[in-house]
Amino acid sequence: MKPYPPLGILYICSHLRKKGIRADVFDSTFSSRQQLWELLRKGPPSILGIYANLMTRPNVVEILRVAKESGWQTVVGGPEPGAYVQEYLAAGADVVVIGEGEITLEELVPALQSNRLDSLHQIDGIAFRAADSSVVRTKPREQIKDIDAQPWPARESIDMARYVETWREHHGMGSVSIITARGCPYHCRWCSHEVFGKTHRRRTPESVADELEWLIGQYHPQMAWMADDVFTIHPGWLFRYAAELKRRNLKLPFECISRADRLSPQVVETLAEMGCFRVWIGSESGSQRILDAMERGVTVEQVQTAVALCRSAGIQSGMFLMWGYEGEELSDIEATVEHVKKSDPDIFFTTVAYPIKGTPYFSEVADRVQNLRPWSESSDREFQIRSRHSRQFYRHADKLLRSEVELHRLARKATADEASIAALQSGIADARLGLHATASEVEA
Ligand code: B12
Ligand code: SF4
Repeated sequence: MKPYPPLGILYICSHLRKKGIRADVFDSTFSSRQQLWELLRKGPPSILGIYANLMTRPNVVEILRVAKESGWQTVVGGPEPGAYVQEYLAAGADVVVIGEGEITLEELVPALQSNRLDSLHQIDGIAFRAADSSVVRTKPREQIKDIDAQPWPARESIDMARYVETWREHHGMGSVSIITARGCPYHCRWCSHEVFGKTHRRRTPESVADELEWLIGQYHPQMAWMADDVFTIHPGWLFRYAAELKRRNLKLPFECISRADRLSPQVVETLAEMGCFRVWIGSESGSQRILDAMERGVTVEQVQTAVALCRSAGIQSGMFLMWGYEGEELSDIEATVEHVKKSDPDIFFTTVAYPIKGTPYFSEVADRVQNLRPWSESSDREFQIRSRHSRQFYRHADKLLRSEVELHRLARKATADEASIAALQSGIADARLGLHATASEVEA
């Protein structure tokens, strides 16, 4: 119940409309599969573009099937299809779009409408099956240089008010999302760079402030999510943006994601002044050895300092942590437990590392990766990595972390009751026993 609109699709929609191409959005957030089937079957069939990421794959495959049965021409785009061109073509996509979709679709739609399949060879950033059924991959699509020149996402093409209302109903605050930049130049080995490569292109502070001001006037939200990869990546930009908001007397509480090394005292202070109430930090591991193996480019101490800075500025911190990255052993898990206790973030989430196809992490473990279910029904999240610790092992790691952190918090309270402390201590002992007992179990 924290929905946000699909900004990528909305950016494409506004671009196509600006170019005089008719485009509509079917927003699956608030509609049923049945409604989509009815729409596709009713026709008249035209061109259907579908966004796909690793989690939505089974749904995308199903949509492709119904669309093809009903006579539609089909295009898939988003962060996943470029890594699985053959599979998406086999699943019924006529064209796979790789990278940014705006200009590619502007060229592709007229080509598909006129059924001139030979002209597809001239369109950059796509893959398709040629007449002899070989797979053709055209030159990479050049990225849009001036992202400020692009129209804002076509939020008017969906029921945007319902998104904000859902937030308000379930969390007491309406929320909107906005993007200030495209692409991240860092190279964390497990992160997917399929769409934007390692480029970084920013909008001007004025343009972002214009969009925010418009969003506030239009939807009256109580908060925003800055949906950038690393919102504070460019401190100079952040300071200018903060000044611009101040000049306009705009202050909307917001949350964002950042990196610890991009959270200096001055940046954190500016965030607090701007109304930031929560920063999410990719902490990943408390073991420097593992952070280095990930090429994360951050130290454990930087994360601890960043969390402390946020706390003293009155900003909540949220941490993302990852178990099971290549080389992680019991001592690294213990280091992560100590790290989280020491940092003491307001919230933390853990996940077992999964190698996304197309990333350096995937290449590193490719010869040990196996998918136990058919591609069309599964996702890269389900990959098993031969010789990695078992899922059960990581469940114990999770239990250990959660119990240790809870105990640490409880022990600081003057009123901590002994029964709760004893229960946590016993949970911790069990988790450690479980970790040791399963340490030799590996994924088959
Ligand atoms: C915001 C976000 C979320 C939000 C999404 C909320 C929302 N509705 O916006 C939340 C927090 C829910 C989320 C969740 C997850 N996310 Co996320 N998320 C992002 C993030 C940071 C920004 C997305 C965005 O708005 N981008 C900006 C727009 C402009 O880019 P875009 O969507 O890619 O669209 C462009 C192109 O892809 C293309 N395009 C897009 N759609 C289409 C459709 C057609 C037909 C065509 C032709 C082209 C096309 O053109 C667009 C414009 O140029 C991206 C990273 C990133 N910077 O993109 C990760 C990212 C998309 N997420 C990712 C992942 C892994 C996840 C999770 C699986 C994490 C998890 N373990 O649970 C879940 C999946 C949830 C789900 N069921 O889909 C990965 C996907 C990797 C992959 N290969 O699929 C990304 C790329 C992060 C990364 N670098 O690894 N995410
Ligand atoms: S994980 Fe974050 S910082 Fe690292 S490359 Fe991906 S987006 Fe950039």
